[in-house]
Amino acid sequence: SVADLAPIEKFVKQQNTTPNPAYYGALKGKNIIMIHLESFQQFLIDYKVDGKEVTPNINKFYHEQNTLGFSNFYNQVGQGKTSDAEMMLDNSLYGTASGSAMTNYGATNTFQSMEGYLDQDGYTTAAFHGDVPSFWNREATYKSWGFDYFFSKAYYKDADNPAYNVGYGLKDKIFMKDTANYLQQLPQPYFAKVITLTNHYPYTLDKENIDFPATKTGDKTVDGYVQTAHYLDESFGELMAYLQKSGMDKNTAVILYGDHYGISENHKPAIAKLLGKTSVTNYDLANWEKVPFMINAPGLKGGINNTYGGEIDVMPTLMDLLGISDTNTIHFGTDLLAAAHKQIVAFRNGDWVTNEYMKHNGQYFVTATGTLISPKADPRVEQIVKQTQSYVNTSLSYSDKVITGDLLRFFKTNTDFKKINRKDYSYNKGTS
Ligand code: GP9
Ligand code: MN
Repeated sequence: SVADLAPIEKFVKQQNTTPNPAYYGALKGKNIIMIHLESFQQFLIDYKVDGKEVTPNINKFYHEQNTLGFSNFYNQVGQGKTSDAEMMLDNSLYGTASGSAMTNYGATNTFQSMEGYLDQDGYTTAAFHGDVPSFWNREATYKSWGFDYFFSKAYYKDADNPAYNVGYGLKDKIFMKDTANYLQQLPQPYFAKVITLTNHYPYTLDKENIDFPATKTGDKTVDGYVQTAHYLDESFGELMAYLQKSGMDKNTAVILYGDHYGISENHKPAIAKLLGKTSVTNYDLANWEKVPFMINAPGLKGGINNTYGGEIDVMPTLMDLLGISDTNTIHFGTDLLAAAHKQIVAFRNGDWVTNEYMKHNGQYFVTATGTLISPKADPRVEQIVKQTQSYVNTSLSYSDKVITGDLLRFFKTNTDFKKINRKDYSYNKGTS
C-alpha cells in the first residue's frame, strides 16, 4: 500500500546528493549512445595476450582526453544477469533477490526510468538488440520504461542468415552496421541503448571472425573469452568510425558499461593464470567483479575516476550529467560524481565493497591493500562493518519491496516526473 512507500522514500531522500557543479548538465541536449558490453570485465582493459591488446579500440577510448573512466566500478547483478544490469542502469533499482525482475514485473509494474525522464525531456528513446524481443521480457518491459523504439532482431537485414548469427543472435559487427543506420535516422536528441551479444558464454565464434590468439589456461570455457571480446571491440571500433564519418560524434555522448562477469568464480585456477598468480584469494575475486563504466563526449572533462560505485549508480550519475532533476523519485544509487556519493557497493548475496573495506565470500579485507582482517579485533572497524551491512541489507530489501509490491504506482507527489503509461508506447512512433 501507499504506507509501505513512506519509510522507503525517507531512506532514499537521506541519500540524495548535491550535484558536482563541474559536471552538472555537461551532457544536456546531447545524443546519448549507451553501449552494453556483454560479459565484459574491467580486467580486459589494457590486458594483453602474446603482447597484443585484446581490446585496442576500447582501451584507446578509455584513455581519451574527453573520456571519464571509472576504475572501481562493480557489476551488481544477481540471477537476472543481463536483465538485472538493465534494471539497475535504467531505473536505479536492484534486480530482485531471486529470478529476473524484468521477467516477473516488467510488463505490469510502474517505473520511474531513465527513458521515461528523457522522453519527457524531448528525447527520442530507442533500444537495439540482436536477439528475439521476448528474451528477458524486453518487448513488454521496454514499454513500461518508456522506450519509443525497440529494434530487435527482425529489424535487421537478412537477420536469419545463419552466417550472420552465433550463440543467442546477430554477430556484433553485423548488428552494429544496421544499428548505425537506424541511429542516423532517429529524431535528435536521442537516447540509444545498444546491447551487444557475441561476447557471451560459451565464447564461440566462426573461424573467419577469429583474428586473436586464445589464452592458454587449459580451461576450455575460458580460453575463447578474449577472442569474442576482441571481436566485440572491433565492432565497437567500426561503430565509432561511422559516428566520426557521419559527423554524429560532434553532438553525441558515448557511454560504455560491462553487465557482469564473463568468467565466473567457478574457474579459479584459470583466473589465477590470467592474473599471473599461482592462486586467487577472495580479495582477487572481489576485484574480479569490476566492469567498465566510461563516458565520452566532446568537451567533457575526462580522466580516470577512482570512486567506488556500481551499476545502481549509473542513472543518478547520468541524470545529473543531463541536468535533469530526479530528486523526488525512488532511486537506490547516487551520482558517482557528487561529493556526497555513497561509496558502498552492495551485491545481491549481501557482500559489499566500500572505499575502506570489503566483504567477499564471508571474508573481510582492507580495500586499498587486500589485507585480510577480522572486524571483531577492532571495535571501530566492527562498527563500520555493522553500519555498512545494515545499509546494504536495507537498500536491497527496500528495492525488493518497491518491485515486488509495485510500490511506484502509489507515487503521486512528484513534480519531476509524469507516470509512464505503457499504452503510449508501440515502437512505431511516427511511422503508423
Ligand atoms: C540475451 C542476452 C543474454 O538476449 O541479453 O543475457 P544473459 O544470459 O547475459 O543474462
Ligand atoms: Mn549478459
